[in-house]
Amino acid sequence: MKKWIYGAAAAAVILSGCGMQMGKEEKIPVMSEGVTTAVESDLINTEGETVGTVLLTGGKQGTGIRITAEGLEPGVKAIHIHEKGECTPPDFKSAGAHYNPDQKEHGFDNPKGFHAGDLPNIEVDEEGKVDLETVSEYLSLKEGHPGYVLDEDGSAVVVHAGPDDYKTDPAGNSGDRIACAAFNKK
Ligand SMILES: [Cu+2]
Ligand SMILES: [Zn+2]
Repeated sequence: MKKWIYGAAAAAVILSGCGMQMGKEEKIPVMSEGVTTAVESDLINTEGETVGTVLLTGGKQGTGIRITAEGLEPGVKAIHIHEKGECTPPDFKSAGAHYNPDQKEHGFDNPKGFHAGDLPNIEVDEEGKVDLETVSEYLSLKEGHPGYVLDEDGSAVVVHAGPDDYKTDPAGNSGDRIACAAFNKK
């Protein structure tokens, strides 16, 4: 697994010593340091088929976002946390806009940016696979903390058809929504 980084926005160091014990049998593959909580959700495509998983982990450095999927179109693609935990295919408009609790504009390169839900682009390989993790210090799995993603209406991780240009408000000119994973409080 490679780390997935964009400048200072994801100044994460993914350390070795992977694995988080989640009870007797279950072992969740986690690369981030000091992980204390983890939530996983299926990633679905525009046909509503499961194409992978997204794992969110809460740790010392912030929230880890790991995407593991196959059967996607190869290339560089935008990925964001959107404001609602609702993934209704085929357009996933149900997920709403980018998660933006601080009323910023979109993009790491936007002087008025960026949204808490903005993330560095991912690259899907020639075989249509991706397995990447980044860490964001602007998101949290802890209730009451800034950037809490499991709020009242939940949140969704959305993958787009094209790359995020990191500056065009409100969504980085990243094209259609091609995959979505919903996260809601249990
Ligand atoms: Cu998005
Ligand atoms: Zn954004």
